[in-house]
Formats: sequence, C-alpha cells, structure tokens
Amino acid sequence: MQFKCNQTLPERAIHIALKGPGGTCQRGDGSACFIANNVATTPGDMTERGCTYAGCRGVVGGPVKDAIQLTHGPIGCAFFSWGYRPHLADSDFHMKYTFVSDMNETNIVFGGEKKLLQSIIEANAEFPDAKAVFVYNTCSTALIGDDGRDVAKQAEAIIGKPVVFFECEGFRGVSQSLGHHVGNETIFRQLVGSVEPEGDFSRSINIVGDYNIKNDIRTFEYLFEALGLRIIARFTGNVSVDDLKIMHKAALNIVHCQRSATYIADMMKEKYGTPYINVTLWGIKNMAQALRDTAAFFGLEARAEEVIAREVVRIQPHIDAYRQRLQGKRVFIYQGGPRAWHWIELLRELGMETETAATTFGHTDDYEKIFKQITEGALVIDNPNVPEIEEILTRRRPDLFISGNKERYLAYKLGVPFVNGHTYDTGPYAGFVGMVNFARDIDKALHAPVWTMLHQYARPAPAAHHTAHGFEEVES
Ligand code: CFM
Repeated sequence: MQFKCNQTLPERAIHIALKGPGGTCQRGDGSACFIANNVATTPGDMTERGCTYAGCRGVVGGPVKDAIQLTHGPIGCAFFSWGYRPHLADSDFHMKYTFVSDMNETNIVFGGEKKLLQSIIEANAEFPDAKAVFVYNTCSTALIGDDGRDVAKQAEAIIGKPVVFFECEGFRGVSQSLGHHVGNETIFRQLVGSVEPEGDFSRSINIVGDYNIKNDIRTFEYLFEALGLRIIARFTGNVSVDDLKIMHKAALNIVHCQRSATYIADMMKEKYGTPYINVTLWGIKNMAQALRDTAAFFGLEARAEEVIAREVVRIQPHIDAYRQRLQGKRVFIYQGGPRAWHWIELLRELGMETETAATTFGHTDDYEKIFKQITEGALVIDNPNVPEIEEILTRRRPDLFISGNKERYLAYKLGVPFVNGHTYDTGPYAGFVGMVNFARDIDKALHAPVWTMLHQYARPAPAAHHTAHGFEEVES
C-alpha cells in the first residue's frame, strides 16, 4: 500500500491504513496501530487543510444570521472567507455582507486597536439592527499583539450590544479544527446563558452541529417538531444571537456534527447539566435512529414510530429505484471530518460501498468510526495531499468520488464521476427527503452521457485490477 508520490515523503506512511482481514489495521509503516491524525502537516506536504480562522469564522461563527461578521486583519482574510459556504438562513445579512478592519502596513507598524474600535462602531452605525458584532482575530493582528479582547469590551460599552472576540488567529492549531473549538468556547462563554427567559422548556431541544448547508434543516426540523418538541437554537445554522443566549434552557442537545460542536454540548453538560445525544441526520436508518433516540428521552416513542413510518413510505419507492441504478458502485469519500463516516451507512442503503475514506482534519474518534464501518480492503487516509488524491483516483479507480470544490476539477480531468459533498450542488441532502436528492445527484453524476461519449470518442481508460496492496495496478 505504498503511494508512489510519497517516496520522498516517508512521514505520510503513518497517516494511511488499510483494513485487513478480521478488522485488523495495516498502517503504511507496517505497524499495527491506528492512523495518525490531528497533528501538524509535514513541511513539503501539499495539504488541503484550512486555518483556525477558517474553522471559526467560516464554520461556527459565520452562520449566525444577525451578527456583524468582522475580521480583524488584512482585507484578503475577510474576502476569502466570505460567501463560499452556503450556510443559509431565513435572512441573508450574514451571507451578503462581510466586514474588515482592513489592516495595512501602517497599522501593522503602529498597531490596529484604534482602527478595530472605529470599524466596530462604524459597522454598527451602518447596520443598527444587527444583534451583535463578531470579531475574528487573524495572524497579523495576533503577531503584533493587538488586544482585541480589550477593544471588544470598550466597543461593547459604546454600542450597547455584545461584541464577541474570537481568538482564532490562523496559525493556532494544525487545521481548521481548532477554530471550531475556539468558536464553541467563545460563544458559550460570551452569549449562552446571558438571558434567562420565562416559560416551560421541558420539551425543548437544540440542534447542535448543523449549519444548514443548502437548507438541510428543512429536511429534519419538521420531524422533531412532529414529535411535539420545540427547537430553541440551531448551533449554528439559521440561528440568531438571541437564540444562542437562551440555548442553555433546552432539555436535550441533539449533536449532529460531532467534530465541530461536541465542545459546546460538553460545556453545557458541565455547567447546566444538559444531557446530549449523538445523532446522524443523513440516511434512512440514521435519521430514524435519531428520532427514536430523541423520542426515548422524552417518552414519545409511539409518536416517533408514526412519524418514521409516514416518512419512510414516502421516500422508499424513490430510494429503491435509485438503488437499482447505483447497486455495486465503489465510492471514495473525502470530507473535512465526520461526513466521511456519517455517509458510509447511507451509501450502503443505496447499494454502494465505501472503498476509500479520507478526512482533512478528523480526530481519532472520527477514524475509529470510519474503521468500524468499512469493509476489508478499504483504505483510510488522513489529511490527503493532492498527489495522493490523484493516485487514489487513477490507481484505485473508484466509480464515484464524493468530495468538495477543491477536488472537483481533478476528478473531472481524470474522468471520475464527482458529487459535491461539502456545499452540495443542489441539496439539501439530510433527513429522509434529502436522501432522495442525494441519490438523484449520485445517479446523475454516474450516468451522465459524457462518460459514454468519453469512452466512444476519447482514449479509453486503462484497464485496472486489484492487488494485494490495496491498489489497482494500471496496465499502461
Ligand atoms: Fe462538521 Fe460541517 Fe464536516 Fe465541518 Fe467543514 Fe462542512 Fe465538512 Mo466542508 S462543520 S466537520 S468544517 S460536517 S464546511 S458543514 S462539509 S469540511 S465534513
């Protein structure tokens, strides 16, 4: 299981493992232990990882729909973190605008605190309806020692609303993953529990770790509501600052993305005693299980069965039809983290098997979940670089590649059907009804007429066969 491209990068071996007979792990360096993860990328390795700022601003803080999203740093940090992730809401302020203190050379030399304070005041004056200002620190302002926390305090006194300062400078941590942690911790510390509402919250939940990518929440919120539950906050898809302030009132946290949001569930459990359950809201089995587990907590089991039965009947014929067309296909999933394991079961429900799974910033718990679910001969790879992805696509030749926009054109150029699992080209993909969309997009990718034309008119793809080391040797 050696990658040709890693002959000059032996450090990569411990990040690559094959599932052997009887569930054994065969790591690239020959040892039996588990895959290395969440460690610094080796210099020279062409990683696709993001930075801590990206994880905080782009993933956790950015979806909050009525906060001014202000970057304390150079304008590029603001521009390139703006508008790429479709974390939709029922208003578009958070997607439409981005704000920046616009640090230039003079500010770097003489300090940017005054400029930051001015930026917060100006942004708030322009958009007085915003409920808070979220300020994200960047590498440059952290390195010169700007005291953003202090500026935020001053600004809060002047504008009379929360100014939340995220210490998410890009160089912290080894990937965007630390940015999720900073985002959770800061929102918890500064907002959660800052208002004590009256009322009965005994049948209320928070959906934690869903970001409403292309309206995913529309596929499952009504299901929880059909159980008779009230959703207080969505952390952080389609959420307002006011919802976050009272999310500590929920009786139960439902944790979906367990990489980016278990932190806040743990903190709420510790401080408020709020229990949480881990769920997967993609796929029929998983979605049904999520409803059953939630219902069991509130004693609503019978109602859950009714809801599940009603929904499954609606989608099953569509799923069966797609399954006929997708049966037996072999998939390479490469996502940021948990989606790589969330989807293994879903793909199986569609008749497909994951033969390679990779994550950009997964931790040990993510890899354990992947490893448990995949079958013998499947490859697992941590933080794959571009040459490795190319080698997997050309040598293992998956039928389908589920990944993101960074890999899309590589897949197209190599003639591998591709589905965008990060931002979804159509979507939503969650819940019962979203699964039909997912199946449809996979079917479209696999059976696009271009593949037949390609084989008719272009040079045929080289024949391939499996080998003991997990790669298909390509005959050239
Ligand atoms: Fe959680 Fe996400 Fe993901 Fe993530 Fe992401 Fe994303 Fe992802 Mo792209 S929060 S870890 S940092 S499920 S943006 S909505 S698709 S890499 S696997």
